[in-house]
Amino acid sequence: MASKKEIWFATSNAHKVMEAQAYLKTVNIVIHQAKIDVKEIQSPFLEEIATFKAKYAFERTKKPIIAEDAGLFIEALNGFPGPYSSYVYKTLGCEGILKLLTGIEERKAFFKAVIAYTEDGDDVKIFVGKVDGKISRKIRGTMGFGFDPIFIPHGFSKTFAQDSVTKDAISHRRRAFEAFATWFHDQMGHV
Ligand code: ITT
Repeated sequence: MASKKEIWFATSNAHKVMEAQAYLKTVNIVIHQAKIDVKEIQSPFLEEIATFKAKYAFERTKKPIIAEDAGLFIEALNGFPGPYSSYVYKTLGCEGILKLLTGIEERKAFFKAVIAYTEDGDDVKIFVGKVDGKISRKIRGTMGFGFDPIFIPHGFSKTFAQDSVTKDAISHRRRAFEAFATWFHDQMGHV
């Protein structure tokens, strides 16, 4: 059996860590939360924000480290809240988003997660995951976090907050971590 590899996840969000752990343990990678209050820059690009977070976290931990930036992009709102999702969740919340979409039939949206990984604080590898879906009419479900109660993935009828099994299997985060794990094992010479 391949030996386990340890990495750190710089995030304040314990849900993100649990979701990453649920998948990574199946591919023999051990991930620990680095509870750093990661400084965030403002940028329209999740890639730029995640890269900044990873470098910042590496300076403080000197460990092989992942940072992630994620967001909900709503088509009828030209991609809002996107990179501002964290702030918009804290200010408007799920209810505020539903209000913004009152009377709007076109409810397409996607979640995107960008992982940035560095082992030396200089070279940063980026991995992206995306899941398409739509915004529900009502807040539904209590699992997960953030905008999960209003996001219904394409091909399903329940929100991510009603169906954590589906979220774990197809989420933007799962897909980004799958891409990371494939690359990680390749470069470690593991199978
Ligand atoms: P860290 O920056 O410390 O990792 P955070 O929760 O602030 O934690 P982000 O800056 O990446 O994370 O903010 C993304 C926001 O987008 C987050 O606060 C949620 O509101 C939303 N979001 C991202 N991924 C989500 C998911 O899987 N389910 C529901 N909402 C999500």
